[in-house]
Amino acid sequence: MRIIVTGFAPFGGETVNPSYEAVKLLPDIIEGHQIIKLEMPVSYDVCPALLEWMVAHYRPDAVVCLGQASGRTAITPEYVAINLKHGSIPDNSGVRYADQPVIPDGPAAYFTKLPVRRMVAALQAAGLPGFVSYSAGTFVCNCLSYHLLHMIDTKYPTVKGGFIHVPYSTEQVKNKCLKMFAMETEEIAKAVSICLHTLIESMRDASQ
Ligand code: PCA
Repeated sequence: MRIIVTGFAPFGGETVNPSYEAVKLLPDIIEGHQIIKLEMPVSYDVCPALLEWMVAHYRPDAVVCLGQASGRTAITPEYVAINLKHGSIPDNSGVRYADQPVIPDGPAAYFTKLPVRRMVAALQAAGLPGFVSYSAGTFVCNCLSYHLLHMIDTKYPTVKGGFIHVPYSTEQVKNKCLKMFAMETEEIAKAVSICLHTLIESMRDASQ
């Protein structure tokens, strides 16, 4: 199997984004399956096109996109992506949307195609914080997540995919005045790898 795993570039004044820092630490092969890693630009308009190209080119069995959610207190697989772009800040290309659809005429929402409850159970069993999230917000992460699920729904029905938000990394909060929850980058990478093992296991179960 081939699995595309993406993280985002830094944004909002940060110098790192723990989502891609964690992706970089993943092995290239997990249980014999190829992990294709990609850093996504924080751009509403560029990241969906890039993902579309990656999926057409690599024909993966699964796609897992990751992003940073400041203030989250756990690794949070997202249950839903909504058809809404609305940002309180511009993206890294200077684009800011207010109450726009991600895909005009698309459905209001898509549900994940990842085994999110099983992932959370596996995280908790390993002593790592995890819960299912029911909102990925309305910024670029939700936009990418919606595009991914729309692509699966309309073009690649056998592909499993979805989005996972991760908290700040410890290095990001060091110099912040506010006390914020954070995890070591290595710990985030371990959590992501547990989610990928769970995904592989559930795909194996489904094919039997
Ligand atoms: N988090 C932002 C965009 C990029 C990222 O890592 C979000 O939650 O939308």
